[in-house]
Amino acid sequence: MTTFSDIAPQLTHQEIELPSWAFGNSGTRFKVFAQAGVPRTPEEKIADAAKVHELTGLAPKVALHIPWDLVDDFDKLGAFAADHGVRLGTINTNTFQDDDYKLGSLTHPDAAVRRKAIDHMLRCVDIMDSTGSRDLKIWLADGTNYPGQDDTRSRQDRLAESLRVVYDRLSAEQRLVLEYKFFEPAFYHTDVPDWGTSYAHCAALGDRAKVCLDTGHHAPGTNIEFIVMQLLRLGKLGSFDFNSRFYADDDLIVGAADPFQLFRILYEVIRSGGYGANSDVAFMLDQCHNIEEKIPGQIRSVLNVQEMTARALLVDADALADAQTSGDVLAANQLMMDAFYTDVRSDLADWRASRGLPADPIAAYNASGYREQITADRVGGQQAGWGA
Ligand code: AOS
Ligand code: ZN
Ligand code: ZN
Repeated sequence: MTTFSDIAPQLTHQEIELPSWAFGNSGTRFKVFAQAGVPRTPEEKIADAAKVHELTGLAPKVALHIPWDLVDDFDKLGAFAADHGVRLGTINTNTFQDDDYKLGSLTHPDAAVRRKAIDHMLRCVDIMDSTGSRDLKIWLADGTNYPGQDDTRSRQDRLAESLRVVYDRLSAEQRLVLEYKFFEPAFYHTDVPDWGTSYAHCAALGDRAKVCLDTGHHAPGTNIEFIVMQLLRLGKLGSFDFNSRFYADDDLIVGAADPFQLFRILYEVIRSGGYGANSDVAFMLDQCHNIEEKIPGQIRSVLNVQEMTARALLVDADALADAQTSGDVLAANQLMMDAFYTDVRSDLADWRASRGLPADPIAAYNASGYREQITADRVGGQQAGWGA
């Protein structure tokens, strides 16, 4: 039987990248609820993310979204992050908030609009050169609302051509990760709706193009862990956007809606080599805290990922292989359920304390005075990109 002390050394590998936009005000198309103390600048978002890392030891990187986090001097922003004990991570492109992109960006029928979207992405790669970021993450709002609105096959061809220009600009250490989403904001068809389409484009581009899997971007009932397994098997899983959902792309706290699904996903990640010092799969959050507080929301999120990672590491791999080989269906399933039902919370609290971290990071945040400080210091905080 695998115990917590057997798996504890593997927990030190965990790095979860926080999205800068999780710290800004966000909402739905009905209402954005402003909160006191939210960041007004990219620096303040980074400072908040650094607080999450300080209290959990789990979040050493911050993902930026351009132009939401555009600054004049990215070298300086990187130095600011380093001073706060974190690094700048994935650069997210944004081709969904400009009137020109109403009918698409990289897939747009007009070559001038495609060029504008490509130029934005090339500018993002320039930023990566300054920040030392490895990944350019592309999520496209491209699609159509009505059958016949545009020729879906031509749009795929235009997408392939546009992505090629962006990919060819990357340096040898940089990667392009292409995120898929089955609907929204387009409601009839989306140009990168599923892992297969993302995979097809990434396979054509080359080794440094990988798929980004956002856990909220699938039809209800989809077996997401199967997709994880398949992408890892093919060497094409680049990153996760973790969050949870009850209905569609809800962007709720990861592990809140279906902890068992998160466990199953992390089991496949671990089983297929996507976790650990040698893995290049990026674990990111893509969440919005519309009604709950943002910094404790992010703390809870990274702790949820850590908790389900620990439980997934507890699966007794040898016993499971024996049960599978001998066709013992019930024993195999029992081994998964035994690990899933193991409460690791007090072990993790002890593990944190043994590493000089607070046993209870949310209580430590409540006692830190940081909330009071940012509420007093920051007036007129920013709205994050919403409807993420
Ligand atoms: C959109 O649904 C996606 O999840 C993207 O990852 C997006 O760039 C991010 O959520 C910020 O809006
Ligand atoms: Zn996402
Ligand atoms: Zn999303």
